[in-house]
Amino acid sequence: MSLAELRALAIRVLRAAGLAGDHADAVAETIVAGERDGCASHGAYRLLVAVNSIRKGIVSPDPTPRIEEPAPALIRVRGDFGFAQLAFALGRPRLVTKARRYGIAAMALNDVVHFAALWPEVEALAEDGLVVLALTPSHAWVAPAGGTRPVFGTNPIAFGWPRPGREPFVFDFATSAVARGEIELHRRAGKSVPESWGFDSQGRPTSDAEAVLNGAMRTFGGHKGSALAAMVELMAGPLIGDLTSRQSLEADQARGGSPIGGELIIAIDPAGFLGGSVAGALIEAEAMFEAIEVQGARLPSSRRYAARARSLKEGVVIPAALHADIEKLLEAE
Ligand code: NDP
Ligand code: PYC
Repeated sequence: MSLAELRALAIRVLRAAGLAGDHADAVAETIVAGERDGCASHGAYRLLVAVNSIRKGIVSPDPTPRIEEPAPALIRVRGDFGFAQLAFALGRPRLVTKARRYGIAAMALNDVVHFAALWPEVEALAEDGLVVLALTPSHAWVAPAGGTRPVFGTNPIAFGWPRPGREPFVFDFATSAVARGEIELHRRAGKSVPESWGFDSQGRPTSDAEAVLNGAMRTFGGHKGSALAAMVELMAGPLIGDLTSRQSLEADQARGGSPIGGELIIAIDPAGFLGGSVAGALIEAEAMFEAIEVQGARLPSSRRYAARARSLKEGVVIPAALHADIEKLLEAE
C-alpha cells in the first residue's frame, strides 16, 4: 500500500469505530508513522488494538482535552480518556514555548489511553531543537528481576537529541525484554519466542508466546531494566497524579483494553545552559555519534530512518492476514 492508502484506511476504520475527526487523524498519523518506519508492533496492527479499546468502552471516542498550567514551566493536558496522541497534539506547542522560555519544561498527559510508540513525539520535539525524555507506564504485565509475577508495565523510555541538518538522535524502547506488541505479533504468526522474554502463569520460563501473554514478561537487562521500569512507574504515575501499571490493569476490569493513565514528557532547550554556545555542544555531540558509527556500530533510529526513506518511495507491505483482519473491522461496524 502507499502511505496515503494506509492513512485513508486507518482513518476510515477509526471513524467507523466512532472516533471524532481530530481524534482519528491524530491516532492514524502515529499508526502510519509506525508502519512507515518498520515498527510493525506499533504500526497497522495497532488498528486492531485501538478499535478493541473503542468497542470495549475504554477510550472516549469524542474527548475534550483541556490544558492546565500547574506552574510556570509545567503543562498538564487532561485527556478526557481519549487516546494520548490527541492530548499530545494539543499540548505540544505550549510545551515548546515554555521550554524555550524557561530552559526546561515538563508536560503531563493525564487520563489518556495509550497504545502508541513514544518516538513520534520525541522526534517531533527534537526537530524543534529540544532535548527530550518521555516516559509512560502501561498495564502490569512485567515481573521485577528476581520475581515471576507482574508488577510493572512494559514502560517505555524515549529520548531525543537535535542534530543540525539531519534527523534527530532518538531511542525508544520498552523496559521489558521486548514490547508486548512484539509478543502479540509472534502469537498471531504462530511463532515461538525466546525464553528470555517471559514466564508462564506458573512462573516457568517458556517459549510459548500465548503462555507469556498469560504469565509474566521479563525486564531487559535484569535488575537494571527492573529499576528503570520502577522509575517510569513513579515518574509517569504517582508523580503526575496518575495510575501505576497495576492500577491501570485494575481499571481495565479484565476488558483487555490498552493501558489507561498518564505520560510525562520533559523538554530541555540547550540554550538554557549554553546560551550562545549551543552550536559548539552540538558539534561535540556529532563527534560522539561519529565515534560510534566509525566502528560499524549503528545509532538507534538509523534502521527506522532507512525504513522511512524506503517506504516513502515504495510504500509498505501489510501482511495479508492483518489486512483481512483490518477490513473485517469495517464489516462489523
Ligand atoms: P526494541 O527493543 O526494538 O528497541 C528499540 C530501540 O532500540 C530503537 O530506538 C531502535 O532503533 C534501537 N535499536 C535496536 N537495535 C539496535 C542496535 N543494534 N543498535 C542501536 N540501536 C538499536 O524496541 P521495544 O520492543 O523495546 O519497543 C518498541 C516500541 O514499543 C517503542 O517504540 C515503545 O515506545 C513502544 N512501547 C510502547 C508502550 C506504551 O505503553 N505506549 C509500552 C512499551 C513499548 P531502530 O528503531 O532504528 O531499530
Ligand atoms: O507493546 O508493550 C507494548 C505496548 C503497551 C502499550 C502500548 N504498547
